[in-house]
Amino acid sequence: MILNNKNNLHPPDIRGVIFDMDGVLTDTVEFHYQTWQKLADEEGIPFDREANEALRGLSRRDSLMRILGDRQLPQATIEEMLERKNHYFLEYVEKMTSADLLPGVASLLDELRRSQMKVGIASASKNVQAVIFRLGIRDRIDTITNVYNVKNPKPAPDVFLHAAEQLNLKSSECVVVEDAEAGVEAALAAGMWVLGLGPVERVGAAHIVLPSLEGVKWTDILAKLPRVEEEKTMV
Ligand code: B16
Ligand code: MG
Repeated sequence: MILNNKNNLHPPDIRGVIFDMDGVLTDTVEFHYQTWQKLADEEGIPFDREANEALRGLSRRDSLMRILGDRQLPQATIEEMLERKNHYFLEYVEKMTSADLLPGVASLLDELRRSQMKVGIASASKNVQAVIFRLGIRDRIDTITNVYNVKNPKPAPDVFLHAAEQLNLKSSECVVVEDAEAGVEAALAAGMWVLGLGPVERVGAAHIVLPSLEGVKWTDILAKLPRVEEEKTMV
């Protein structure tokens, strides 16, 4: 007999949180903007803050392709531009400290540790290890992965599935915190719970939307998650 407890709704069984990095833990969005702008100016390509917003969460290469649009360039020139942009970006990273953590992040990581939640980072950035080291939070993170550990970048689910595997968790046990449309899409495709940070126009597909992590407690996030139907049990 199958018991279908339709009316028995309960909070999901969450055992871990996977953070996106840029725009969630720290505001490297601004550094990416400044360095893409510098490259675009040097190359005489039109670029501005608005154009930069569309790059949120995309890989470095995909970002350059968007900036170049229809312009056809030799592969070697593209590689040189990617390297030059990253060189400018690393100059910012070298100066980062724990003061660059976004408001609310440090206390949330502490609360997650106390709650025995596993904590991962899944970023599109090749510089994720260096940035996390500069932010001084490596000891509070169980696993760090970037899109170069997997086949497909966000909005494909690969990077979140890889992080969950590293944490030894099922998708349904993970909450992802993301600030990018492509990242929210990726986390939903991975079958995870998603907390989107930012305007509804950008992250509205997430299960919960908040402006930022400032003043946010883990218990608040848990309380806002939709209740789920109890699994059907065979007896
Ligand atoms: P890098 P996230 C992403 O980080 C940024 O949002 C995106 O703007 C950037 O192009 C990408 O990392 C690649 O960064 O040049 O350091 O490899 O939001 O996925 O943590
Ligand atoms: Mg991001």
